[in-house]
Amino acid sequence: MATHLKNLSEYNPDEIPSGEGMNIGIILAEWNPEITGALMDGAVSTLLRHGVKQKDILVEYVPGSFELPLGAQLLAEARKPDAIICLDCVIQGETRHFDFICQGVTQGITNLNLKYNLPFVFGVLTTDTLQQAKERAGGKHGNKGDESAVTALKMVQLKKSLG
Ligand code: DLZ
Repeated sequence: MATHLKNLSEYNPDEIPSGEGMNIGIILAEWNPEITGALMDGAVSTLLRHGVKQKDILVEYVPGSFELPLGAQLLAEARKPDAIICLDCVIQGETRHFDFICQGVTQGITNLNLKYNLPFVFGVLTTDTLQQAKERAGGKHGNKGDESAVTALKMVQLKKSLG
């Protein structure tokens, strides 16, 4: 069914700006650690592969998705990174809680981008099942963490190029 789905880890390395000298924040929620750990591994290894130094990757944790926007804002203000990658996985449960959380975090991260003129990357998986999450955290559909890191590098470059 999802034949149009892009593999999240596929990209042309020649089109990715060098991350040398960039400071990148990562904010990670503590839920579903099996998934978020894989997202984090993907994001960090992609940043390192493209020249970001380990010492310039700043990692902070929040309890859950709903806390991502505030955590990201606190990290932005305290450490002034060039971009912040927000990583998490929200899995549909039996109630409408999923809808409210997803709406809150999506709107919250959107607002941060525009308020700070800074890239806050939406590296949040929102899936119906744990299996779908696994497929997007290093499984057959790639790794959302890789895609998020590539997005951060491109957006920092865009911001620099536009002055
Ligand atoms: C409560 C909750 C639920 C049910 N599911 C998730 C989830 O799948 N992923 C996630 O990151 N967080 C979840 N949370 C926690 C909420 O995001 C939030 O941390 C709490 O409601 C406290 O504000």
